Amino acid sequence: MDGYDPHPTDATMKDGSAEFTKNGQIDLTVQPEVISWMEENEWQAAHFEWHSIRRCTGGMGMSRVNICKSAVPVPSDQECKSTGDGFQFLAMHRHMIQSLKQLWPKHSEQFEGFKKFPTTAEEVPQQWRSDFRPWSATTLANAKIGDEIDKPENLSRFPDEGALGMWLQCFAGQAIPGTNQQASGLHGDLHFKWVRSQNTDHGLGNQFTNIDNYMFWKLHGWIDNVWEKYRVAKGMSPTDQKLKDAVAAQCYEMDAIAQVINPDLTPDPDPGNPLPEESGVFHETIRPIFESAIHKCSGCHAAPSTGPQAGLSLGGDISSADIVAGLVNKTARGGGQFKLVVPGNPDQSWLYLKVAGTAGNAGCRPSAGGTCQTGVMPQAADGKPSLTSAELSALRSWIQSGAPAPTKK
Ligand SMILES: [Cu+2]
Repeated sequence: MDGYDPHPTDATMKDGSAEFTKNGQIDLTVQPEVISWMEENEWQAAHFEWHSIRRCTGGMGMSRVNICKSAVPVPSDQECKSTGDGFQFLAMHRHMIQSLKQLWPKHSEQFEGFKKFPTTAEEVPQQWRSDFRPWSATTLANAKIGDEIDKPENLSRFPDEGALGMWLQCFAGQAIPGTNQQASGLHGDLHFKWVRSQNTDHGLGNQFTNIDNYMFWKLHGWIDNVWEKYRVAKGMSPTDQKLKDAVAAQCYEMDAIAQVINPDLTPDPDPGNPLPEESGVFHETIRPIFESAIHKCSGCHAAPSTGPQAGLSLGGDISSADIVAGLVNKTARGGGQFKLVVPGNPDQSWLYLKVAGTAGNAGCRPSAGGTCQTGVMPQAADGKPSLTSAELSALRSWIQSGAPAPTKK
């Protein structure tokens, strides 16, 4: 409810966009730390499914998790069918923008929109300038309405925020219920303006990953700015309860969708329970190693905190039995085909490879749409393991001996 604390990488992350080159084409993404965080929290997929679940009744249902039949209720406001959908569209993207600004407050520029609709090459990052093509007269006229939304003649076009949201989001010409307006198509115009046809991995046209793209946040930030300008001009407060509730509702929905995509993200239902007394090699020898490493990396893998990194809890308010259960034969996020711990086989155990600093040579094959994150853990600037060789061999021999679960005292 109170949002996110700053991410540990806020102190060290670079400013601005990152270049991603493939097949001779440059695309721009947000910084890799942001992409990793979004991957760990299934944001790319959840964002995609958030849109999919609004296409359930339209027959456009493209989904990787059968979202229309999942436990998440299909919204009655379907995409571009009602002004309620227009409002949810605005609130959902604001939830993401707001969260990222909370996580990386020193780098909020990355999640800020164009100050005005870019009509000249000088208004887009230098990497895009040579490709700049003029917009159509219709797009320019609509963009002007957006930039000047606070003028009375523009304000009066939209009886409420939902109508404005539909106008911004939906295909040009789509009717906006309750008004004599038709949608502008600006959202699509902006999305398709900077598609790199030979370099779509993090591209604006790739629905599965487009939130990785630097221009995604520039364009959605512009939409958000237009919305905010409308609200101010209408005398609405930036902190009114209806707005807070709407943004929180989108946060919950996206979270629920993320848990359909990846059940490992489901939080401990009973975090307040006292921890059991335990014994065994893991509890007595291995866990303390993790606990001290966690302190060095400001709680990255501690439960419950703000959500452990990579959905992986190695310490904190969690029993040793639950830690081991979350490791043995469990998929390693960012680890391709690897499992976190394979009993009897430390060299096939992603957890061991990561802390030993040898994940890069292990032959990781990224899963569809994913990456192999082979850097040493805990993260170290010099790439060298921060666990001592005695600690590493203790972990190794625990896995070798079958990764036995702790016993209750
Ligand atoms: Cu979106």
